[in-house]
Order: sequence, then C-alpha cells, then structure tokens
Amino acid sequence: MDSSAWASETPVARADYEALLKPLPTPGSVQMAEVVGWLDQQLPDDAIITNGAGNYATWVHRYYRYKGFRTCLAPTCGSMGYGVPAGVAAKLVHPDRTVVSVSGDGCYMMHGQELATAVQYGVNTIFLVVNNGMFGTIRMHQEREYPNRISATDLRNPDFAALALAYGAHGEVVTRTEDFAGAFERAKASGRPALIEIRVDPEALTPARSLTQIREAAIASSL
Ligand SMILES: Cc1ncc(C[n+]2csc(CCOP(=O)(O)OP(=O)(O)O)c2C)c(N)n1
Ligand SMILES: [Mg+2]
Repeated sequence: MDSSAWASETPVARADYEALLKPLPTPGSVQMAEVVGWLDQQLPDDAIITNGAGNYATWVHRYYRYKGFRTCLAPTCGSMGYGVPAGVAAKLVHPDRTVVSVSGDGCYMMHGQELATAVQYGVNTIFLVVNNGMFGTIRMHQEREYPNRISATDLRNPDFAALALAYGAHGEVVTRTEDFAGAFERAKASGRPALIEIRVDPEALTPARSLTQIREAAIASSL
C-alpha cells in the first residue's frame, strides 16, 4: 500500500499517542496511571482485561496497551456491571490465560454477586475494584452542568475485601500505589478468585482533571 499520502502525519500522530501514555499526577496516594502502567508491563501479552462503564475505565484504556486481538472485553454501549461476569466467562473459556476484571465501585455493585460463580467453578480471575465512593462519571456531569449540585451519586459501599472473603475468594485493600504490585502477586498466588479493592481519592476524577478543577471550570464559564 502506498502510504505517502499520510506519511507526514504518522510521526505526529505517534508523538501524540506517546504523549498520552505519560502518566499525569492525580490527587491522592494511589496513582491509577501507574497501577495500569504496571499491569501493562507485567501481564502476559495474551492477558484478557475486562471492564464495565465508569471513569475508572479511562485509565485502563489510556494506559494499558492491548497487545493482541480479543484481549479487551468491554461494552461499546457503555453498560455498567459488565466487567465482573465478562471476567468470569473469559477465564472459563481460557483457563490458561491471565484474566483481570476491572470495575468501579458502582459497576461492581451491579454484578458483584458473580464472585459466587467464580468461586463455585474455581475461576481464578483477578477482580480489581476502583473505589472512589461514588458514581464518578455522573458526578462529573453534575459538576460540569450544575456545579456543586450533587444528587444521588455518593455511594455507601460494603467492605469489598471482606465481601470477597465471605464468598470464599481472596480479598485485599490497596491504598497506596506502591502496595499494588505485592497485592497483585498475592492475589495470583492465592490459587482462588481474588478481589483487590483499590481505594482512590474522589478528587482523582479523570486522568487529566480533578473534581475541583472540573467544578471550578464550570463555575468560571457560567460567570
Ligand atoms: C447499567 C447502567 N446504568 C447506568 C449507567 C450510567 N452510568 C455510566 S457511568 C456511571 C457511574 C459509574 O460508577 P463507577 O462504576 O463507580 O465508576 P466511576 O465513574 O466512579 O469511576 C453510571 C451510573 C450505565 N452506563 N449503565
Ligand atoms: Mg466509582
């Protein structure tokens, strides 16, 4: 194929892409960009990553480089709750491949009961729950359109790691970036389905802008 028509654009697009992969610091003691970057470096090329819908997924899609076809299971229609059952199904079909299922706290609460299925069938998927205590995407829209007018987006969550233990799975909580690698290795070594709750700062609302920045920009633009 003659690529001369777009040859000058290719290096620019590549540079844009590489710039996007550089982690931007976000508020709080867990840097999701670094957590996902670690997974990107450590997981086998054929690992399967699943997710549902929520702002947490933007870190996964931005910082994880999918290295083969059929390694990303995610809903194009944006349905929450897809990540957990997809993570169970993927591991049932491909028991020899690493399967990491990523959910937000809101997402997880939609289909988290499938952990029972994972335990029942010995499906050793690793479930990550990115817990910011809210429906972050919806809070983002609330702050953008009606700054400071929050409605029904705060969540009172269970203790996710304790819940995992109650199902007979392995459960851990991570509150600092540097603790994630050890938790992931222990989850892998547990020989059981495993859940790692990652507690993130609610201010870390998007990879590029904090909750307060989004709210303040909305207030400034309405003045
Ligand atoms: C089944 C379903 N219900 C509602 C929505 C609308 N929705 C999109 S993202 C979102 C919040 C996601 O919350 P969470 O999983 O905690 O992720 P966060 O945005 O906080 O990272 C909601 C309610 C949806 N996409 N799918
Ligand atoms: Mg959330």
